[in-house]
Amino acid sequence: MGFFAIALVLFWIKTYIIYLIEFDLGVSNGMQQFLLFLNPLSSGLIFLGLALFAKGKKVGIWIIIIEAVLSFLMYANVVFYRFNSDFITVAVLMQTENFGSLGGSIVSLMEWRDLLYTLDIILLIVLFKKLNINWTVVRTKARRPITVLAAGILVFTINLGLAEIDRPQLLERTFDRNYLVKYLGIYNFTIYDTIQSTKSSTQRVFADSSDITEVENYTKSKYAKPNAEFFGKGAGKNIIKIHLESFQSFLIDYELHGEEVTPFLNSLVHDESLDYTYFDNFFHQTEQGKTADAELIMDNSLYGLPQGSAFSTKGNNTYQALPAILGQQQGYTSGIFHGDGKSFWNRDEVYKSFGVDEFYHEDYYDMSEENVINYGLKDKPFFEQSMPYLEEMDQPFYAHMMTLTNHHPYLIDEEEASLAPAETGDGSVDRYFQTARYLDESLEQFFSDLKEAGLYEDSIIMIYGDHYGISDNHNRAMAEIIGEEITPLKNAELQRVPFMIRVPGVDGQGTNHEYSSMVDVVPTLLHILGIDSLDYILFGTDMFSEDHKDFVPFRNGDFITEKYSSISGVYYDNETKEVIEEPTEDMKAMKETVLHELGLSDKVMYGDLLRFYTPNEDWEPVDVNDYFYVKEEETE
Ligand code: GP9
Ligand code: MN
Repeated sequence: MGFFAIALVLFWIKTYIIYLIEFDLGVSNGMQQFLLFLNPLSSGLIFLGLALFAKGKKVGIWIIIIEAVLSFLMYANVVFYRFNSDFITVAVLMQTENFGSLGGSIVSLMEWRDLLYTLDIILLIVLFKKLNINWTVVRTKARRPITVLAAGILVFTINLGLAEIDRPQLLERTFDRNYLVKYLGIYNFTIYDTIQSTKSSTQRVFADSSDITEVENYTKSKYAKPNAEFFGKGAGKNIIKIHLESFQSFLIDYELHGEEVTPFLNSLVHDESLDYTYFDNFFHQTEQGKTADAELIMDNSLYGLPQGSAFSTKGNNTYQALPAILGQQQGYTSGIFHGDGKSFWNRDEVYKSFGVDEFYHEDYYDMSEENVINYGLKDKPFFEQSMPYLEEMDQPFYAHMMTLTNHHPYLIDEEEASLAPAETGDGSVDRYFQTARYLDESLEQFFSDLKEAGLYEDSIIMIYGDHYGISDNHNRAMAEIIGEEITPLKNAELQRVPFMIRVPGVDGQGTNHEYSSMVDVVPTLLHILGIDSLDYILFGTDMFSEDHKDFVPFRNGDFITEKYSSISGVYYDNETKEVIEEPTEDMKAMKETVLHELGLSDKVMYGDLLRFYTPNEDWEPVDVNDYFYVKEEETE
């Protein structure tokens, strides 16, 4: 037990020291600091504790072996991190021929001082050999190792509980590898990742090439023909797609304290000379993957998953995403701009599968304290600092600008808030208007920079809100804000997010009332560029088409149509807001269609079915090894 205790302490100290020296985990409060310190303990108790089941001297040998294996795993991550600033996942080990993007340069990433990381093992071997430890000859009673393992599990449970307080749904939603390591430790992360990827590959194994036929038949029968007024009008134009974080449509034209909250966005909606088309019945379809779901849906016209984030668990599926299609069909360069860590939502992996050429993340921006709030870079410095990168991109480009400041809990420095908070007494709701105003101002500034750089007039501009900002936990305050009770129907109606688009040379339509949603974006854009969407597996339809299908499925199986809605099994009349006691056969059939559609999308995602699909003879499957998102200077 003495030898075990020494090994445990050495393991604990070493792990913690490596966390501090080698990784940049973004510890931002006392709790996270504490958990980072605590998390090696449970792994140590559990793994080293296993050795106690052995007999006599063998306990010592097993302790040394286990310590060495854990150290090797840790060190592999250290080396991998030095190059990729990310942790090793099973997916990375499987999907690339060359150990991530490491190539033959592993040795160059190792340093002499790393030898210090073997000190604990050397010390244990010396102790084992030289000290005259009184090893018992009989096996220790099982009670002892079991107590140690139980202690390990207890510590782990406390650790996880505290982590969940700081970051709810940590395991369920799989946000970020950085988070998992920070909260639960590198060893628990590895176990978690192994379980996740085993689950994922089992689902994949049971699928075969015939499964895609049913999906293809469905999406092709849903296809809507392009509208001649738009078809091909934007071919070869730069595309600037702007993500408004947590932005709901009710903010458009909303007045607080007698002032418009988002005067700039409102002007795009109302000033006809600006030629925008604003879809006021556009809905988000995200679930637990939030932003990541929005990105997935809007670049693939597939649905996210019912639980967790597809970005994280299906990140290495085969995709035929917009960036790859545009690159292959019309020579576009794609870039995603986002002032947060690159591994959040597994972006640095999944973007490769989408064929995204450039990913401008945290490392590309000046993230000094005055520029950062809440999750990451403030929107104003974000747009400002993105401009030089945008100007450098090869044209035509497909640039996706992802804002962040208007994110729960809507923090803003007092001197940057140009609007007083609302007065419901619910802090998040009250501040939401201030951060939305800040976002609006940042957008105005971005537009004038685009104009100055000569990038505005001839670009397709697309603006969308990614998901709700105010969840139904805030119904009391929201009722006060909109002056209406938040019924289940009202809550569904509040899932509207803005979608606006301007295509150079095409007159804007003002406000278009078509019921539409995120899955519709890919086919709409493809047609604008003159690419027939029929070739691809897409669940949405062109929003400008005469044949556009105007039902909006939500991820949970609820749906909204122009006339009626189906929420938690209850049908409502959209106009009277009354419950429809006897739904018609058509309504029930619509529900079947919605569930069928979601189910087919799930089949594609779980079975990784696009690997069996070839859109057309020109199509080249995306090779993830072609992409690499580490800022160059750092690797030189
Ligand atoms: C994080 C940001 C926020 O990088 O995209 O994600 P969300 O919490 O909205 O999914
Ligand atoms: Mn979001």
